[in-house]
Amino acid sequence: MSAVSGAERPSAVAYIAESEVTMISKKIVDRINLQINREMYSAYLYMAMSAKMTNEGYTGIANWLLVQYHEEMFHAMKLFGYLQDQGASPKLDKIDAPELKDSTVKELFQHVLEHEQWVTASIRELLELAIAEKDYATENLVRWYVNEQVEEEKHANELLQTLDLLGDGKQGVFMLNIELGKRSATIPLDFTKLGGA
Ligand code: OFO
Repeated sequence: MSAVSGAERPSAVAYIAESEVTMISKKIVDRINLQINREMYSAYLYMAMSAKMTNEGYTGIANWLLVQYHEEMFHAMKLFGYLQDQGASPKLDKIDAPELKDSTVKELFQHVLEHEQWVTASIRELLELAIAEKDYATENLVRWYVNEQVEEEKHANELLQTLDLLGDGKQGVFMLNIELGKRSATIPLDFTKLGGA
């Protein structure tokens, strides 16, 4: 057995850092980290919107937005677990403070739709990178998000349509508030089952 002197032997921490073997490229890891940040921002945005609606007395709409918050956390944690499954360490960056300028419920849901369209563009960009890198595992994962975005945009559009049908005056918003109070989370809220752990 060859002797390794104490001075040559890397410390346990350095050894772990040097031995990080990832199965995906650094470009992909960085881009997934950015997507985690965007999903976390989405969660933060819906949390802020929910607080605003509660403050205005629309607890049903606040409930819908809080379920949406859970969905976004699920999206972030699914990527977080995937990075770990691929041997990479998630890097968590600062989350921007959400800005809410919406003065009516209709404007708030228009904001939801525009935000989801922005997320869709971001997911498409990630998918294009995975395809360019011939990273088929990441491509598979991101296709799940592509489908998810179809649902997210559909829901936002439907809410705006419902508001148009009911009218966006007090009565219409009151009816929508009752309806949205019925929403409950369908995604698993225990993120330890998402890999990485
Ligand atoms: Fe609302 O979308 Fe995440 O991905």
